[in-house]
Amino acid sequence: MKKDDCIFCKIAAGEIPSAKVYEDENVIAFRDIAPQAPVHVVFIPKDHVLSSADDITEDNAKIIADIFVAIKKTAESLGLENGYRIINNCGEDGAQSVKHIHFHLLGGKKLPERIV
Ligand code: DGP
Repeated sequence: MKKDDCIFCKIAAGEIPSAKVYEDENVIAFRDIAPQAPVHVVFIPKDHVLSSADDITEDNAKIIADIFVAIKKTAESLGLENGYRIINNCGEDGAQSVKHIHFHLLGGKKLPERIV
């Protein structure tokens, strides 16, 4: 399922180029266009099944597990053996800018202990 006005759907479809670092049947991951750490990768479901974490239910939650497995594999392949951070921005107050659920993988340096 693809939404025509969604930038991440266009990336998943290959209509907008991206630096892909991971792909499987349900998930793709690509380098963030505005990296906030030496490693900054965005993980999305290929299909626009959820707009935000607020849409997660018992019935559709498997894709979240798939994404976390993808994150773990990618962290390993990118050499983040010393740790990393996973972030999901949700909704207006969470400062979510792209309304296609996604998780940020950040690492490659010691990250700040606080975000505010
Ligand atoms: P968020 O603020 O959580 O919705 O994160 C959206 C992220 O997506 C933001 O860090 C920048 C990234 N992003 C937006 N547009 C593009 C794009 O066209 N290409 C890539 N690689 N990243 C993008």
